Amino acid sequence: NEGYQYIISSTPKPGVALIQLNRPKALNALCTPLIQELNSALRSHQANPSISAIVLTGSERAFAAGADIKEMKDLTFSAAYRDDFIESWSDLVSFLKKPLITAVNGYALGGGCELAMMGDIMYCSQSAVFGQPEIKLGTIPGAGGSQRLTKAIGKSRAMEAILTGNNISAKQAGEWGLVAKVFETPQECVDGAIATAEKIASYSQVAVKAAKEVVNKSQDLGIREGVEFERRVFHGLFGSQDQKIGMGAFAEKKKAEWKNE
Ligand code: CO8
Repeated sequence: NEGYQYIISSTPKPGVALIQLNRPKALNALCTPLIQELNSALRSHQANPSISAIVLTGSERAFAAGADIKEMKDLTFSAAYRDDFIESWSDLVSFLKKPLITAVNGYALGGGCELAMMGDIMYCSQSAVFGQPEIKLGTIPGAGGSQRLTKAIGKSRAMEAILTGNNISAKQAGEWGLVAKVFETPQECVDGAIATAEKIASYSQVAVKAAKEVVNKSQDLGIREGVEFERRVFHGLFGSQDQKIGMGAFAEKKKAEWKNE
């Protein structure tokens, strides 16, 4: 397990990495060393050409019950500001160019919900409980929750969740589009995420990277610039070998053998 204490990293299928948060006694509360290990595992998967997609999950009881409250309780403003507390969290998504699927079972609260929402695709099982309970602790979401939850489920629902600290059930998460799919059991959820990652890994990794990049641009750009950006990247892919391989295989009724070139 590459010397990790708080996570388990494995390769369940060719091209697919699975990271499991593993701090069961604290319901996977996200202490600093856990985040450091997660960061380093993600960085090593990003750098590894044999990995094409990553699944991140927790346990059946908890994806993650939030940032480590015991670690944060005595933190001062000066220390938080000076050391840019949780800055390394936002890094988790900005450097990751490979698709990340988060598979949520049990509690995904506070920083746990924020981490789940960093996934490019979110899945959950019926057991999942989402929420931003920071208001109950005298604070607010600090790792993107107010922004990502609002984009995902709309202002009124996000405002209600963040101002009351009320949980969001798996059923609501499915109906509101916070997650792409709600599975019956935790095992089905993790297996479903691995199957999706395997499918993604079976395509041209040049096209996969471009697809993630253009979808993500929609979060930052207006529709007109977004569509223009998409078209430029689309044009660019005519310069790839895999576009010739993919379209050629279709015309010849063959299976494409990608070169990732
Ligand atoms: N931090 C530290 N320890 C925790 C956390 C946490 N967030 N959540 C649970 N634990 C620990 C408990 O203290 C307990 O430890 P011990 O056995 O030593 O007392 C153990 O996990 C089991 O928890 P419970 O006994 O409470 O289990 P229950 O089944 O009774 O309850 C709950 C489960 C409902 C999930 C409950 O544990 C709970 O409410 N947890 C806190 C949830 C929460 O408020 N999360 C938000 C934290 S704030 C946050 O995330 C801010 C994000 C800011 C940006 C990110 C910064 C890094």
